[in-house]
Amino acid sequence: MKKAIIGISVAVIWLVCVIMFSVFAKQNTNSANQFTVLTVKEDAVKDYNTMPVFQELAEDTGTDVKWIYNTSTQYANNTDPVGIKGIDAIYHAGFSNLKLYDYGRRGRIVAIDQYLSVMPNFSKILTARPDIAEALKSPDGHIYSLPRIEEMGLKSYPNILYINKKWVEKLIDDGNMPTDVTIAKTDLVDGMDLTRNEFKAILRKFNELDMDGNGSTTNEVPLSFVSGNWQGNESDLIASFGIAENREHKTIIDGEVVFTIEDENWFRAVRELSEWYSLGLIRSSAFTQTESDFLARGQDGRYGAFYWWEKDTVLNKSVRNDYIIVKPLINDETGLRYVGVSNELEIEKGACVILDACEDKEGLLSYFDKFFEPDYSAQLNYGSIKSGAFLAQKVNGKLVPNDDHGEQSADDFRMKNAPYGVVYLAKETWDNYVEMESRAKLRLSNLENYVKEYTFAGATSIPNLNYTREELTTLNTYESSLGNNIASWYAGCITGGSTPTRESWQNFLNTNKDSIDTVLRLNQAAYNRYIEAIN
Ligand SMILES: [Ca+2]
Repeated sequence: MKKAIIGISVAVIWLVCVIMFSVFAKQNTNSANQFTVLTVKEDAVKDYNTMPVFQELAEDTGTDVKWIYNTSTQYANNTDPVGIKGIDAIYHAGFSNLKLYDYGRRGRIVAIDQYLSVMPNFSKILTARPDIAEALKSPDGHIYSLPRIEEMGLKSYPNILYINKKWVEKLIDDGNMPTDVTIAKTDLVDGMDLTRNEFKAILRKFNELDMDGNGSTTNEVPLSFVSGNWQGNESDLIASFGIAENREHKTIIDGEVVFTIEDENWFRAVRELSEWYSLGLIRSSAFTQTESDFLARGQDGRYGAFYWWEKDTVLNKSVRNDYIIVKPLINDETGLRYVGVSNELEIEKGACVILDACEDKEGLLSYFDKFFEPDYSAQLNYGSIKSGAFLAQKVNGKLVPNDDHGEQSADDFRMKNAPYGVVYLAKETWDNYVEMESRAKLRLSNLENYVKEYTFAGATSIPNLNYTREELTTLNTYESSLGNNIASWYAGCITGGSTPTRESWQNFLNTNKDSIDTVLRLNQAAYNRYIEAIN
């Protein structure tokens, strides 16, 4: 009897094992983890579903993700993307702090910090980098999104001034160089020095003369930039007056959050730019054009000078060597140079959110956790190894970017082949796992050689700050309207056709005083807490 029971038990155990095994095996082979992720993608970017990096991720994790798309316009028109039926996550969600928190506290998106046990890579980052952990928190201490972290040290200085060397040589050759500009042809090398008044005098010649010799004096654009753009804006031209300008007109000086617009030097800069505009040195297009308009217009070498963070994307190969770097302009009155520091963040918060509707949150988050590994991050950011973004063989353990894409430009290749989004490319990644693109290295060395040392004394970027729910709501009310008021007053002054008066500037500041003071007070309080938290 006893033997029989044992015999039956063994049989039952065996049977259970067989069933369990087959269930387990079935889960694995049929890849039970199937997810649908909405991503914001333009048509020119290749289908994520066939990108080698995503195929590799699927094999590696046994997770089957189906990508569906919104263009940025479609996405922007959707007031409640989290409410879209049938999706598990939104990639390139781009939610603001307030939106993340509002969706998070209502439980509509997932508090990712509660799933760290299935996210070894993300956990490691949060432990090693308290500043990142702090940056990602919402007012209730939860992390509601996966970040994009790309630390190259480039974003803080997004403007380098280039000048058309060939045109300057022509002014010298033809005896047209203004008498108060004392430069020789031997000065025309990367890192050349110019005072702001010398630069202005040269631009006036670029405007008056047929510099490219096509028989017309109207096709030359003396100075171009993309006003208010994240890169290649006019901030450092304004900074040359002795102000730590950036596109938000807001920075930190020695630990204090300040608006540049309240500084006398800012007003003097605006008044001067209004004169440059009326002289035709800056055209209205500088205030209306998009990045791609700017890039398209400059290709044939019609810009006398321009601000961008490198010249290769702005210029055709045939005219690229005609341009050289001008160091930040020297202020004629003080003999000094100044550049501001941008607030473009290397830690971006809202790269991806997981919806509460997702049935297997652990499964999807352990899939996304892989994105933080160096090889995946690199491929997500630049394109797959298999599609030729990197050399097939690593060198000294590092992935090496392939700079040669034949007829295709590096930017064009990357735009079509790289999904971007959730990545972790920090200093340790560049040191150990991924070689930087040669153009990124060139930008860094240009900044080191010609720009960084002129940083306005004590100026630093505003980091990712954490706000309370009340602060977020108040900022939401004040910040965007203040931003619009500044932008319209500023552009109106420069392009309005009359010289802005000190009185109009004072009136503008008085009208916005409440907003300015409120925003500064809340920014400062959050900045003080940030400093406390990371120390
Ligand atoms: Ca011409």
